[in-house]
Amino acid sequence: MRRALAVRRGLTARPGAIAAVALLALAASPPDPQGRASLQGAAAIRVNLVGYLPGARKVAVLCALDADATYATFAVTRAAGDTAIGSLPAEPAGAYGPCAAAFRLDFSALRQEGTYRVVSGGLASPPVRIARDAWRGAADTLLAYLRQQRSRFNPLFRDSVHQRTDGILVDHPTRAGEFIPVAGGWADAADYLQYVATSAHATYTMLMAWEDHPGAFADRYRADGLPGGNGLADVLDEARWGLDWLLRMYPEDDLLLNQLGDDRDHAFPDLPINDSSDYGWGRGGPRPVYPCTGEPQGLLGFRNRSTGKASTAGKLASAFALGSILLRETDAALADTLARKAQAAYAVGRAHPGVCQTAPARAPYFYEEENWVDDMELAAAQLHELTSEPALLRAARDYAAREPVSPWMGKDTARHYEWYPWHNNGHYRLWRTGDASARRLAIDYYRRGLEAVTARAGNAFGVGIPFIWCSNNLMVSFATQAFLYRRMSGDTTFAAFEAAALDWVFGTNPWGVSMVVGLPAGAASPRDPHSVVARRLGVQTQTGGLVDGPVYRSIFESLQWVELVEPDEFEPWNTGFIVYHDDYGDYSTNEPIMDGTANLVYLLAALAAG
Ligand SMILES: [Ca+2]
Ligand SMILES: [Ca+2]
Repeated sequence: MRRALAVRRGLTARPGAIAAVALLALAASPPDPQGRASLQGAAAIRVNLVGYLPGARKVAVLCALDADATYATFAVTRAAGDTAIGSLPAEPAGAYGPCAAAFRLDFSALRQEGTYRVVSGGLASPPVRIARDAWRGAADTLLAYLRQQRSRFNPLFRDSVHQRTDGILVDHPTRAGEFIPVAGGWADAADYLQYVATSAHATYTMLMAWEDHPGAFADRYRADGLPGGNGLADVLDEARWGLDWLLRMYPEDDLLLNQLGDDRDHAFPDLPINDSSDYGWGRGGPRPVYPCTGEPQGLLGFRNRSTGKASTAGKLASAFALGSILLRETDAALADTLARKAQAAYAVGRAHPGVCQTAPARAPYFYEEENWVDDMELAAAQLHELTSEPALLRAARDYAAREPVSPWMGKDTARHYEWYPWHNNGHYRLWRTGDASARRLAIDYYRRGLEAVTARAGNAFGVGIPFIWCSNNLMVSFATQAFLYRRMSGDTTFAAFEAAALDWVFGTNPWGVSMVVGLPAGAASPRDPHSVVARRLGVQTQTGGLVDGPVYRSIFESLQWVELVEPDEFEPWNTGFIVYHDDYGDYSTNEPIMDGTANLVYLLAALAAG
């Protein structure tokens, strides 16, 4: 993100960006999605636009801009106009964001499948779907975005991307200047940088989604991302694409590569197939590849605060170890390689504790990851599952005790990617592979984090995360942690908040918009994301991409170079302490993000299972 990277874009190349925006503004705008104009009223009923499982909690939120507005009751009507349930009491829930008065409309009692609307005081919601298969195919929809982010061969363009330019080793004491073949993987967001940290997390979560919910995924694409099945679930095709790149980025046991490209990427708003970035070897020339060095990094003025290698090594070891387990049946040779590389990467993390952050160049922005014990916990637990080595289980427990709760949980703010990944899959893996006492610990650790967030969630929408950049990732990770906790413990204490977070991402938010491009089809979702590909080739190219999401007004107003390029269709709803803009110019709230999208795959796969 993007956001930070987009800021770098602004810092390094604002004149070019303005020219690009002006040029792109000449392109025809996509048609107004249905219902967008009706969002301009003084009040609206917000619902989950994808739908609800029959047994799910179902709470719509009526958001009124007038503090004196009163809505005593509501009902749910069928398509024919007759009443399915109601009238029921509308629960006053105070003010939140732009909603000077908000009401919770709980229709959980309605369990019959069908399509409805929630109505109150002359207001009607968008169509509401209750269905056992409401989430069928949703996780696969996200994979479409991952495929079009691919580097080396890109199935959207049916062409090579950065195939011959990746990359030249930099910031290495003895081998700088050496070409190392590392083409592959995924572009991080609307820019084309690539990171092991985000790519390894994305790969791991997709593997975990298939491991736990294989029935959620279809086989409609080949390994190269082009249409046509290949006998392998498409989520495994995508995870293998990730693993292939991660192996390239770890070519030797003592050469741990971390990053491909840097913020000089942001100089020209090109399509990926003709990226003309100039890293000192000519426009469109080779891209630099950075190793983890264990020291602060940055070649052109700005430096990060790296202290070790374990944050990256742990993520690599985790993805390799789980990949080895899951792919053994279909590719034993690859599974052997992954097992060996997992052990080697874990050893690097043991030898070099600390974080390996991304490297800035001409702008002061980077992924400021400060925790690494979460990554080593997951690595140790996953390797224990692979090898049954008792010392690994002890190590996983020790790492877990050092950070029981992901530190953003319960806080108002955090630095960019300071606590990453946003939820710690290590506790879940410790629960899966550990003994009874380890299982109790893992459950307790998750519960403490969920309590910290829900203590802040006493509002109409039931959300308690901080609205820093990439708030949608925090929302998704909160819901995922709540799901994992519920599965591990059987305790449903946080189930309502889990549902509220999911609902927020898919439309039960002040703007009434799904935060995933094109999901569901035909409903309000980002149509003008911060993406050069979308501006030039149409928003449908970004289908399945999760955007950053709303941020605190204070963050948005402190940004430089943000300039909306169209009138704000959400202006009436951008009057509170958080804002969201469906606008190409807002890189802080509306940029699709690769790892955030992959992070959502697990949750949607779980929902597809019903
Ligand atoms: Ca496939
Ligand atoms: Ca970490």
